[in-house]
Amino acid sequence: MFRLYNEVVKTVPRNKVVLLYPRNHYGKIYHPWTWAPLPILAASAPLFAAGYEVILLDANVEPAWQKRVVDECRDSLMLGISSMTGPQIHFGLEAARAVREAGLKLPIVWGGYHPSILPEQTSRNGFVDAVARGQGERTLLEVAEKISQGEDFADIRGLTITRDGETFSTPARPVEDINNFPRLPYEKLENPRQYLNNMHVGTRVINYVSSQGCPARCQFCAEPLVYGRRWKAYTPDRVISDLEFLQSFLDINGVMYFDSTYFVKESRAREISEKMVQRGMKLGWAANARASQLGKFSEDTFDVLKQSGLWAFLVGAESGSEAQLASMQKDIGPGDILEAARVASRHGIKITYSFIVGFPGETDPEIEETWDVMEQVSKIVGEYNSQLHFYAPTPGNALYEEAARFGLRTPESLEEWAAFSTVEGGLPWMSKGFMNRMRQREFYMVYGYPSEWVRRRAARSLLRRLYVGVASGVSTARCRRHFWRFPLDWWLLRGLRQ
Ligand code: B12
Ligand code: SF4
Repeated sequence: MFRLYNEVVKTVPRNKVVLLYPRNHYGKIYHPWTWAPLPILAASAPLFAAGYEVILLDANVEPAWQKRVVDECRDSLMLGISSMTGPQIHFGLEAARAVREAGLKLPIVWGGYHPSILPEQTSRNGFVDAVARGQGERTLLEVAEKISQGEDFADIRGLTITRDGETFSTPARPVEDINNFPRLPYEKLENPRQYLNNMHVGTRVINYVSSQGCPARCQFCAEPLVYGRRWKAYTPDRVISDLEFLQSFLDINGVMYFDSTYFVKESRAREISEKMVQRGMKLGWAANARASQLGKFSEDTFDVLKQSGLWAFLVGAESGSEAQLASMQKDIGPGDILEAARVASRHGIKITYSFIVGFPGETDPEIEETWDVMEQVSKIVGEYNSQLHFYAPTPGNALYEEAARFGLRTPESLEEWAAFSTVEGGLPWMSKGFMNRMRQREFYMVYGYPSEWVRRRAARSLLRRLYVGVASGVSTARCRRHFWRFPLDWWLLRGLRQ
């Protein structure tokens, strides 16, 4: 098969690479915001620096992506496809199939979380010539260099390849210091301004990532699997220089950090904020934190974070049950969740928790504990601004194995993963009745502890004010008495809202 690529490369001198970020949803609208495709943007940075022409194709914003990917591949040396578990596999395969059906033989290399978690299975798909495991910058550059020189790339570190029915992996590539890589080339995105979002942290908000990996070991998460609990972060100077570039290039006034966890080192977080304040940078921002970290920060750190525009800590609390938190090895307890809410509120910084219900084997009393913590948090911060999710399994971790024990069928090929639903619900142990009951409880929390957002929406018209007034009255009474039975009011109010 490799001879084929050699011929392709030798006949036409090429230095063009196509990188595709497949659609991440099936519907018309998945997400209210449009985020820059950082996985391919990061992987492309060394290629641009080495003089390659790189086409960054974001199928989430390019309606004609199927045609574009084929057209761009005609004179390219390789196609790179990025994928999480979920719809991106489906659309990535659709793109690869279209490229092959057009008779194009360029190598197709897959990267990102899903291929990194299941590299062997992924590489066995006929539309995958190689999987780049984990961090992609160096691997992708080396692959492109080999192909452009008409050489085989099969000995490059960090790859998994299936050829002639045999699957093999080259040695793992150590996770490199990300400060070695060039700045993410936002200016090379097609119409970069389309990635500015108007949201709570600012009116022109861009997504940016300042670190890779996470030192924690949560058993439902992809990070420990892909980055082996290593955490590599930009230096404060690098972050400041990148933010200054984004300010001058896109006139941003807000940043959403896409780091899995931003606040690992208090000294780094603090120094970045100090530098922002010294330079008079006017930016709103929000980033992921672990509940256990926040309780340990000094008062001064909170002050400087706030001064530098920190709008909210985004925290994965996951559960209010000590037993569930222990079994998923979250390494936090309900006490950490409440303490983080207290310190953040004391310093006037919002804190948004994400909670999950419907873990395999989770008991009703454990779910009740989660509601209890959600309610205590709402009392501390003065509103319900948590997010409730239903457990949605992703592969390769202990919780997934547990889900399989509880009847979840495991896909056995990339094609089967393409049809696997990462959308919440639909699991063997998660009935519609259960999901309805949970949504009903959340409704009562939303109106029992109305957030700024709910109050602002209510102010828009008399009708809304009336609705929120009635919903809040009923919900507050229910929350106070912990009375959830006979939810006729919920059916009625929810029907009205819809
Ligand atoms: C933002 C985000 C989203 C956004 C993406 C929108 C957008 N335009 O970016 C949305 C909301 C769509 C999303 C959805 C989901 N997400 Co998400 N998401 C993230 C998040 C927070 C940031 C992604 C990012 O920008 N990373 C920064 C880039 C630079 O890093 P990177 O992806 O690691 O890229 C590097 C390598 O992977 C590699 N690489 C990547 N692509 C390629 C391609 C090639 C060719 C090569 C060679 C290399 C390569 O090189 C890059 C540079 O080193 C990550 C966590 C994280 N910090 O990465 C989770 C994460 C990717 N998401 C995850 C999950 C679980 C989901 C959902 C399943 C959640 C759910 N239940 O709905 C869904 C997926 C379903 C769907 N609909 O697609 C998991 C991945 C699990 C998995 N098995 O794939 C992550 C890791 C969170 C976690 N800690 O578990 N997500
Ligand atoms: S703290 Fe967050 S990112 Fe880190 S392993 Fe746990 S869930 Fe994943």
